[in-house]
Amino acid sequence: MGILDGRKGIIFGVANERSIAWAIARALHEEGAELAFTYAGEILEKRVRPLAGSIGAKIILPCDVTKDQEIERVFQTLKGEWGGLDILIHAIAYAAKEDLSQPYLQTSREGFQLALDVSAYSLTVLARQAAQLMEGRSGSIVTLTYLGSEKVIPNYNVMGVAKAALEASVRYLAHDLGPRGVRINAISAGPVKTLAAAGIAGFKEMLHYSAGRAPLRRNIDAEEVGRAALFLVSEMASAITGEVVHVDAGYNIMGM
Ligand code: NAD
Ligand code: 0WE
Repeated sequence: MGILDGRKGIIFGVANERSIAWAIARALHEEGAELAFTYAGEILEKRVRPLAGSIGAKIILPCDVTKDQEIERVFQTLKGEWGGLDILIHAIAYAAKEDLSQPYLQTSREGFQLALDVSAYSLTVLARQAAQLMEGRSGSIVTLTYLGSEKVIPNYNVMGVAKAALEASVRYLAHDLGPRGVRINAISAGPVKTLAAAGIAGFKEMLHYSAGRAPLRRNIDAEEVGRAALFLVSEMASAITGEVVHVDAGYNIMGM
C-alpha cells in the first residue's frame, strides 16, 4: 500500500540516473504511482528507456518542449492510454552555454528567448494540457527552481531571469487552476551535481561554499528533493498551492 496507489503521473526532465527528475520518479514510484516519461532527443532516449523500464513504465515518449506538436502528441497518448492524469513533474531548464559564462549584460535576444522558452514558458503550456486531463481528479504539478531567481548567483545569469519568470508563473497558474482543484508548486533545490550542473565551471567550489554556510552545514541530495516532491503531490499537501518550497539545507535564509 502506497500513498500514491492508483495515481498516474508524467515526468519531464530525466536525462540520466543523476537527474533530479529521476530521484522524484523513484520516490513517487515507491509510493505506488504509475509513471510515464518523456525525453528530449534521440541521444537521451537511450538513457531514459532503460531507467523508465526498470520501474515498469510503459509510456515513454519524445518531447522537446520547444515543439508544440511533440507536446500535443504526449497528452493525446496519455488521454488514450490512461484517460486522465494526476501528477506532472516539470524538471527542465536550458540556456546557451555562452549565456552562463559571459556577463548577463551581454545576453542576446536569441539567448534570452531560448532560456525563457525552454525553462519558463514550457511550464505554462504543459500545465494547460495537463489540466484538461486532471478534470475532477485533484491534480498536482511540481516544477524545479533555483535561488538564482531571487538573488544574484554569478554566472546563473539569464537562467536566474527565467527562474524568476517560472516562479511567477507558478503563482499565476495556481490562481487559474485552483478553481479546477489542480495545485501547482515549485521546489527551490540547493545545488546538486547533475548533468545540467556538470558543465558549470567552479561547481565543486560552489558545493563546498554552500555546505559551509547552510544552517544544516551540508549539501542536499536528489533523494531529498524526491521526498519533498512526493509530499507536494500527495494529499498531505492538499492545501498547498502557488508555493516555492526551499529544499536547500536552509541556505536561502542566510543574510551573512
Ligand atoms: P538534468 O540535466 O538531469 O535535467 C535537465 C533536463 O532538462 C534534461 O533532462 C534535459 O533533457 C531537459 N531539457 C533541456 N532542454 C529541453 C527541451 N528543449 N525540451 C525538453 N527537455 C529539455 O539536470 P537537473 O539538475 O536534474 O535539472 C532539473 C531541474 O532542476 C532544472 O529545472 C534545473 O534548473 C533544476 N535545478 C537544478 C539544480 C542543480 O543544482 N542541479 C538546483 C536547483 C534546480
Ligand atoms: O538550473 C541549473 C542549470 C541549468 C542549465 C545548465 C546548463 C549547462 C549546459 C541550463 N542550461 C545549461 N546549458 C548548457 O549548455 N542549475 C540550478 C544548476 C546550476 O547552474 C549554474 C549554477 C547552478 C547551481 C550556473 C551558474 C552558477 C550556478
